[in-house]
Amino acid sequence: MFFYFSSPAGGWETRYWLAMALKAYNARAIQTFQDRLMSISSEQGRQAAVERNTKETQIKVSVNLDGSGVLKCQTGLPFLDHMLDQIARHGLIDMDIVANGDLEIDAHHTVEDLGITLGMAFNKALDRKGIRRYGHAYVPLDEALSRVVIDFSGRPGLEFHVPFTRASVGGFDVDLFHEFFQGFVNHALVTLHVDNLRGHNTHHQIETVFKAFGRALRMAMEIDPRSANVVPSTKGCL
Ligand SMILES: [Mn+2]
Repeated sequence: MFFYFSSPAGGWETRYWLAMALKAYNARAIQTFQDRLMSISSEQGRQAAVERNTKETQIKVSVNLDGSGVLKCQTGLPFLDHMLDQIARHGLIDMDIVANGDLEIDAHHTVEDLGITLGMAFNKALDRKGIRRYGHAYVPLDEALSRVVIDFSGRPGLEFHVPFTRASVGGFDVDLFHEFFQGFVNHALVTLHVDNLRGHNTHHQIETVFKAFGRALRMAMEIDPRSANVVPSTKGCL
């Protein structure tokens, strides 16, 4: 501004170019600030660890929401591990999971409690300020197609519509997938709509659900550079 007042030219052109220069400078400064914010969140990553012990299960989960998709997992349930791998891979989330459950009874407690503990870890790792909040994905696998839509709303809600064509897959009772997602939703405090739109191979049906879930999570938890530090709600909280 000093330049403007002392400038011999001093006319509207000078004022105009100074205003343009100031605008460009501010835009660059804001961009630099946002880049820094993004690099902080991706360097350290949003992380949390949760341990949950009951008489039925002992579960430890640690997550890095800004990971590269690496899963370390011991649940004693190979088909579930295969599904958790889809969340990690397609969500680009690192997860370290150790679950010891009463599998001698059946897999019910282990699967439900794993959903609960994973939900707790996500809720703990995620600051909802500046995130996109909503995420969705359609994922096909041959004849199967699923859609998952998620809202980090702060309120638990599950709509689960998967018309399984068989009662079990890979020795795993398919009813338990609903328990897994219910546990997750209740403790991550999210609204989740899961729809398998097409498919007759049970493995394909559920695999498309987990892949779409991973993709939808990734979209919803991503930092929106245009609203960094803002809670994406007119209420001001989530
Ligand atoms: Mn598979």
